[in-house]
Amino acid sequence: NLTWDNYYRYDDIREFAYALSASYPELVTVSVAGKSYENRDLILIKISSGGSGTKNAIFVDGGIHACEWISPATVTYIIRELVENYAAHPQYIDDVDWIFMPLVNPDGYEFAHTESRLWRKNRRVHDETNTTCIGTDINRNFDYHFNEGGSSENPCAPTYNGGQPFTEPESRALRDAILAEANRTKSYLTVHSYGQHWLTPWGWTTDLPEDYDAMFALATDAVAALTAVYGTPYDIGSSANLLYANSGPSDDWAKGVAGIPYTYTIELRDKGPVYGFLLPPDQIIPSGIETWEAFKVIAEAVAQMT
Ligand code: 0X9
Ligand code: ZN
Repeated sequence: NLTWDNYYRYDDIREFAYALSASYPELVTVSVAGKSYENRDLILIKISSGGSGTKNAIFVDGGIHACEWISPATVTYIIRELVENYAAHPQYIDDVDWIFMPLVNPDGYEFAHTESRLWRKNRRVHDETNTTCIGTDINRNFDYHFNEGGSSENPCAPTYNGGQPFTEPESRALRDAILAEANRTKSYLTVHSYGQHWLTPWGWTTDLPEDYDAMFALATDAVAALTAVYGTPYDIGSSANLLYANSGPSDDWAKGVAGIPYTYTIELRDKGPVYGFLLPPDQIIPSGIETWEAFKVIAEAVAQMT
């Protein structure tokens, strides 16, 4: 059983999902969205109190990047809070449906645990190229303005884009899971680290989405709730303006192709350079607590959307 005082392995996270659905079968449904390159199940957790798939939905993923351990830790913390404390705040499940893919890149995540702590990509062997380098950046492999800057065509680079869109089983499984519920999904939250940024698309252009003002307003409310807990500051802006140009990430695709309006990349603790990806495990629970406050704001807004 997870207690969020340490970072978990893939098997722990999978068992957490099945145990939660066994304890709360009326709320939690676990399915397999696909297989990773190394044949691990890509776990999908749906949380719903019924309504036969007509409520507005929120799609959340974590662990696209292998070294960002606080991401699946925080996402699983929020899943636990939603379900185990349902009676204390039933509106967060009764008014919206949730779909979680807490660990999109289990192969990379396990490799970061066992071999190379700062590994970022998945672990696919590039049979199509003449290289011994391994892995594609799942967050450069989506088919929207693919390979238009800030991604690499070199299989040895940490931001290798795969050469073509959707070459990776993990990005295909995430794509298909998002598309399956896209017509009622109002918010897509893809959880990364680090930097304490609440990011909107786009990465491929510094131009802003046409509904940027509405996206910024909701982000402002979410961040205010987050910061109110411990004072953790987050900044808000579009990826290309706040971070750097990059292309092929899941959020740009989710907004530009899947049409999900309130799409954000959340870069969790810390701001670096002290810890960065090596965030001490005693920050998992504080990260979970403050991020949950932001998610509540998103859920309240999504519940009202038409
Ligand atoms: O570069 C990335 O993939 C993300 N940052 S990270 O440090 N976690 O690797 C940022 C992606 C932001 N989204 C877009 N640029 N659309
Ligand atoms: Zn990341």
